[in-house]
Amino acid sequence: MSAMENRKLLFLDGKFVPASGETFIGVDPTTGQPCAEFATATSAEVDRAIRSAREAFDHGEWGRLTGYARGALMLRLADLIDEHAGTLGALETMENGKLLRETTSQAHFAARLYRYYAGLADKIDGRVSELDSPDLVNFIVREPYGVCLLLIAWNSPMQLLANKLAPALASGNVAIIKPSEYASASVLEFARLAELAGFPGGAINVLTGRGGELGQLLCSHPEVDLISLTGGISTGEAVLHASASGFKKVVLELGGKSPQIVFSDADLERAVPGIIAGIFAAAGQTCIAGSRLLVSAEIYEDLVERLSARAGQIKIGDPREPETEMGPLANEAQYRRVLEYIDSARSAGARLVAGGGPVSAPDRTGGYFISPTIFADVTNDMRLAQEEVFGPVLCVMRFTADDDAVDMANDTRYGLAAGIWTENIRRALSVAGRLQAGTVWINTYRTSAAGAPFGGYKRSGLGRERGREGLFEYTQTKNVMIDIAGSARDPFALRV
Ligand code: TXE
Repeated sequence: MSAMENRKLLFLDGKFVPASGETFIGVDPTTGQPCAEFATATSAEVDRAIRSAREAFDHGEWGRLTGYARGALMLRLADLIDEHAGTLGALETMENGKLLRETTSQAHFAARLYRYYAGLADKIDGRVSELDSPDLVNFIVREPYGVCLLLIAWNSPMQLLANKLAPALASGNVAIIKPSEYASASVLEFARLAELAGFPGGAINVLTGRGGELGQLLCSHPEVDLISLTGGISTGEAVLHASASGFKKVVLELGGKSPQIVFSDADLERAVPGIIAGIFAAAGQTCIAGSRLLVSAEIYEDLVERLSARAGQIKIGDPREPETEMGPLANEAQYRRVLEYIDSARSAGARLVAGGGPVSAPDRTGGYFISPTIFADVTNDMRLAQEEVFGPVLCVMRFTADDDAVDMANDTRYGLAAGIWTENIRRALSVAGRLQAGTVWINTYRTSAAGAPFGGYKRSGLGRERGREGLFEYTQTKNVMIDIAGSARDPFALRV
């Protein structure tokens, strides 16, 4: 994939159309070289896509499909994703520099998510509720919102998209997808698979362009009913502002500064790989990165030594090579930001025990590579302990009492995930109950499952993805009440 790819197409009304507006260039972070050219959707194209989505929902073939039929289409799509997982993975790696084996397995996991929600598409049951009067029959149904705008980040496009699109389609919504300007290629390829699967026109649309302009235009469009974003906190705020005038339903999956707590009774043989994967997988560019490590004073120096030794062995290189363990940062802005955080931690007095700066991969010149970096003796008030770096930088802090560990873990504006390492089940469950986080992992980290709901406490987000909870975000309830009494009522008496 060294030649520059032409991807100047938009997918709307069930087909690819050549774009008429400006274009932008995607860069391969492994080389720093341009790799693909994309279209910027114009406001006329936005209107056209949203009109076609609206029509598909209100009067089109998609709106008339049963849950079973929607599920069948989604199963076909899942098979196609599995079949083309290698291509989807390669396109993602080309733009975000993640390991090919991870992007490919994420495509397979995306297929898994479409299958999970396909299975629920004909099981979105309502319920009958008994009211206080024998004359009243009452039932509750779950209905789709309509046009859903799905704003996708660059770090895991196929998987982030599946978190949103699969429950949206299963419950009967239609979607306008805007991938990140840093990773649009796999999402366009995905649209080709949706076309092959036979989704009716208008059900799935993909518009490429930049967040600040196209994203804002879409968020404030009056015909959008629901917005679901995976991105940064400031983008979450911008989306909420833009959506406010239309009172749109908003689901936000934002960042994190997730703590991992290691107690003195932890099995360090298992904890070390879990901690290393938690922060250095995907070069730390995941919302769930376990970037704050809280370690019991009793094992502190031992663990710091083990982690820095393992971090020093991580194989950095071309993400397409099977033996590589860590690739580059996804883009130049991200690369510069991470280096700035490393400088700030140094000036704040943290002790550098591994990495600490740019590195050239043995098989590469150019590219945005940073060595796996660990700072020990960090305090919770340092920038490094409070702000999301989104890079391969771990900060380590020491605690003595369990209560202090919980207080430090919760002392952050974020609340996406947390990890606990201990062999004591009572301690594990008691601490899990007190952590302010949407996901708590015990003796594991970064383990995903289609049925496990995922999302943030505090400023890490609104709503949940995956599991049944993820499906319910894309439905609203309607209560239907029927009076079966034979006689008329006093119109001025309150009926309860
Ligand atoms: O995300 P953005 P970026 C965090 C991480 C990272 C920072 C920025 O800290 O460094 O966010 O990353 C679209 N109105 N996360 O630049 O900018 C944008 O085009 C409407 C955490 O990728 O938030 C893209 O499609 N849309 C995160 C999507 O929103 C806008 C994963 C996300 O972009 C918009 C990635 C606007 N004003 C980064 N601005 C996670 N939770 O995993 C941008 N967009």
